[in-house]
Amino acid sequence: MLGEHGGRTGLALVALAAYVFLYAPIAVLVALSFNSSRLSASWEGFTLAWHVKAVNNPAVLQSLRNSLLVGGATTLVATALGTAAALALHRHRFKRTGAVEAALMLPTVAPEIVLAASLLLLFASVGLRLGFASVILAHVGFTVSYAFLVVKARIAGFDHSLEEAAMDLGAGPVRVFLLVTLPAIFPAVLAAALLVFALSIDDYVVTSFVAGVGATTLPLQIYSMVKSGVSPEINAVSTMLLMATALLLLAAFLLEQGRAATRAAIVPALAGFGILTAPFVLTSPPSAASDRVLNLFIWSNYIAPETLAKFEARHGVRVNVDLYDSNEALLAKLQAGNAGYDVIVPSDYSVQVLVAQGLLRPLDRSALPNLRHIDAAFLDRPYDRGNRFSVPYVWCTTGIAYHRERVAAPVDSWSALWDPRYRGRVLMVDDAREVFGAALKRRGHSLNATDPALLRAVRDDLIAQRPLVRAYNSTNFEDVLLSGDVWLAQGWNGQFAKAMEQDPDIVYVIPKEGSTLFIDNLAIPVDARHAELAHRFIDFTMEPEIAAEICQTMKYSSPNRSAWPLLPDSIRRNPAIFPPRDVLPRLELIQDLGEATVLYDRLWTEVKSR
Ligand code: N2P
Repeated sequence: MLGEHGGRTGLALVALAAYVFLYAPIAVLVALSFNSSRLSASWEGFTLAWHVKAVNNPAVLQSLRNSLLVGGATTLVATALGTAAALALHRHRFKRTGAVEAALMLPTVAPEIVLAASLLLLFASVGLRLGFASVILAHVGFTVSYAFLVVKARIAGFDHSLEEAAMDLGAGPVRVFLLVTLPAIFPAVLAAALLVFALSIDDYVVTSFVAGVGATTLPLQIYSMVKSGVSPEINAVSTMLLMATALLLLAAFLLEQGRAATRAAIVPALAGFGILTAPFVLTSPPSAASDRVLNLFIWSNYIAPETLAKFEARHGVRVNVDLYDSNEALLAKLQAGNAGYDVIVPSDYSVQVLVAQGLLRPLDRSALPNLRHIDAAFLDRPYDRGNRFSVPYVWCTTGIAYHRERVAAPVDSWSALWDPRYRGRVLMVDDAREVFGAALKRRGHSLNATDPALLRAVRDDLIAQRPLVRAYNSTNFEDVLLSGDVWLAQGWNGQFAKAMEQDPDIVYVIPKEGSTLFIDNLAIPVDARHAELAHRFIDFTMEPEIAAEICQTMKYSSPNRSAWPLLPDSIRRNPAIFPPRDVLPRLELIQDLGEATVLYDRLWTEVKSR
């Protein structure tokens, strides 16, 4: 039998294991943020370069500024409200105090996603434009309960007779509050404020629903950076955010411990705020940011920063970029309303959906003289006859890329993605229409099939494929392939063409059964606030030199005929970028399937939830 000592040691070991489990991922992230290698796998020495790079990134600085503004305003309002509520309920006990308190606590236990969705609905129904105001209101909404809880715990033992004595001596209620009540509960109020601030600075879920455009906070910025590939710079920003939050929470904890620990809280509080504000002190101020802004909502990996910089310089404006990775995400954002974007990039079938719902603004052709450079083959398509609402930006194909050396036989069919030899080594894009499209083509059908029995059979194929699938990823699938984590990946040609430059062992094929052709277009939402600038941007992307630059940097095919002669042979003759003529007849555009979309959504959920 274990003695008391042995029991304790065992307990300590279990506790240690639990802590390792909790903190190991964080430790890895923090360690890698100091790793001089870009590739996370190998340690190549200590560096602060990623931290320096991160704080010099204008988008990071801007989002940090936004986070501080939101956090500051939220802290003031939520702490004041929470304190007032705690005092009121402490002073006036009535029959239903318990119920009132429980109602105040509900937001701390309600699922965050539900809170986020209901706030978005509320804002949409009162017509509140998504931006700083909506984010601050939402943050106040979910932090006020915490402020209440912290202050309430501390004032449980607060002695009202002090207030009464002051009143007896002739002090008015305001004086009593400022000179008697507040000093007595101040550490608790401060602790509440620090907690609220830390919660606000950290929040992702609620903010992602209600931020709209221009109010991108640091967590949203980090997520958006992840979409363009994981880099040590992201680890660095995350590490800074993590340290600041931990220090602020430590300060809040010390303040709650009572008098003796109050002074000890000063150091972590100052250090926490120091980390958050240091980037502004250490870096040179941004060149007078223009107040003319173009809000662009675009696919990840679809435009290079240098191209945007050219537009900014030419027009003396700032381009605010948000990224997405599926048409469905774009549609959801626009359908919720008030998104605030000036230019969006819907694929063919999504143009049709948006037009039908009255969500696009008719284009002013006189402001688009460069439209003459677009090849006629890409104009006047069924999804937007006469191009009244959209102009082609880029076209692309879906296919399979694989490691020649790891995959035994040459791949020419979608069936390769079901080959049991590649168990755990397959990646599919995270996109219902594309995944069903591949499975339908594999069975020899159109990727626009709507027959319920057929779709259910295809769903079963996809469920059978699950053990082979390492990940569903529409963002940086080419990185996952490059890293060797997967050997075969479904994905879009441009990003694979980039991967092939880095690793000549990677091959891109369009399966013999056929595949998707996308024409991705530029369009202006009906509620865009900078429609004139939006037209200028669209026209800018159709200038032959700019269109060629977009094709060269992003490796997606250009519909711009005048740009073709400007492209080097390595691009023009690259079959992964411009597919050979004999492939074209095998490609099919995705169509809007109306009612059947619901069925696709349901079956897709069934595949993913297995
Ligand atoms: C960009 C890929 C877009 C292809 N990441 C689908 N339209």
